[in-house]
Amino acid sequence: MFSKILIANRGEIALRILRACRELGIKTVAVHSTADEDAMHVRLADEAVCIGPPASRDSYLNVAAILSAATITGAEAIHPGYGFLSENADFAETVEAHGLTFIGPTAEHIRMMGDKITAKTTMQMLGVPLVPGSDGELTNLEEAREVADKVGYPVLIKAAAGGGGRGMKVAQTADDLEDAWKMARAEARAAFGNDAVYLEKYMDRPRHIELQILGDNYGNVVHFGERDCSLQRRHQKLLEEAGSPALTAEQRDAIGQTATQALSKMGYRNAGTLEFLYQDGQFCFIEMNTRLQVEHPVTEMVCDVDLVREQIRLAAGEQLGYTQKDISFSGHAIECRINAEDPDSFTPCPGTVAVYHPPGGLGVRVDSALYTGYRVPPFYDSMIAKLIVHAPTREQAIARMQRALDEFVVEGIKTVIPLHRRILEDPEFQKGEYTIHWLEQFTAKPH
Ligand code: MV4
Repeated sequence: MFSKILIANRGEIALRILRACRELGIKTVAVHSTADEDAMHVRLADEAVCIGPPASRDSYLNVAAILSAATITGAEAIHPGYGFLSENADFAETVEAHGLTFIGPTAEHIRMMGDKITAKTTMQMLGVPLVPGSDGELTNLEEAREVADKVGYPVLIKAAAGGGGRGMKVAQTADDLEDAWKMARAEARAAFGNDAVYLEKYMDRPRHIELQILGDNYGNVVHFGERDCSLQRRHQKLLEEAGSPALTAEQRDAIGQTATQALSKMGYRNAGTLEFLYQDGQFCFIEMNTRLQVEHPVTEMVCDVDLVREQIRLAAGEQLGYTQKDISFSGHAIECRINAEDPDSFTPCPGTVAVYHPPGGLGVRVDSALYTGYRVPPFYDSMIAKLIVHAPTREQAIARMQRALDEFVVEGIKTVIPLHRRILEDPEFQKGEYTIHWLEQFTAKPH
């Protein structure tokens, strides 16, 4: 096992990783920008190294500074968290080249899944169902026309280097195809320096369901069920649940078995998430994330597993030590992301937290690096806390979340807590009847 880990992140996830390290008896090194000198992860770490000015590019994305910090402190491994360098294959490679361990998959697998075309082709080969569309990259408009005619309109042109909704254009009819083609390619070239695109049939009312998996270095792969992440706005998730209100245990077992077999054949290591669009009882793979995700706590609650501890153990070369039949699902979990934003306009609202009083009690978990008097800096993501509840049934989880939101006090800055309250009392949400479009429509309605 490692004796010291550098945490290449900030905020609640840096604290989450720090807590897992403490419980494993591993020393921690925090890195931080000058804007984060008073951050909780800096205060609680065994050692802290300032790696640059506030802008992420100069600090949390500064590979040379992070590697220097690891070297001078004698850290043996680096946990990247999510965002920042977590899905940067070159970073993973550089970390390993310096004789350190990157806590995550191999650079090769990160690179493979970073290219959405390679990701799809690989998954198809391994028997994972896909959205109907082009067989890999499209090199000209005529090819795109042929595929679109075959799968039927509307269709989407997507950038190979995209993901998270960037570089994606819809063509409602054949008349729109040329414009969508040109715009997607131009946008992809400008945003990613790579104009490779592919085509998919547009699914009009899917849910976004993702599957959590873990693999060790010896070909053992297990899954921890699904998260329903359909409630998002402008590709920013707001509320997630485990399990999905739309799935049965049999459907979970079936897609889980397909996914674990595929990833085992790949030799996939550490944590990963397969993203699916789910509509009319069909799973269609769209992308894979090769990192720990923001919403991992809902999975931890229903599976009673510490995913960060597992990531560290697996990166240290330990075996999983259990099989799929040892993993069971208990109750229901919901996560509300608490962002420092106006709950109606979503304008970020950095500033000083005058009062912070997190909720507690049975089945309530708060992942946050906030404290009374903390100044939320304007330079980073606006998510300041995650409120997670666990209860025997979805109905009880909703009641528990409503109770916890009522207890939650954050004064001095605006947060999206009032929006979460409105969502939780909505009859459609309560019935679990929603798609990826539900939240956009909900937030556009007057109230
Ligand atoms: C789609 C789709 C409908 N049909 N692909 C958006 C982000 C990227 N990860 C994939 N996305 C979508 N791909 C097909 N063939 C609709 C979306 C989509 C979406 C997906 C997941 C969660 C929220 C979304 C919001 C808008 C569009």
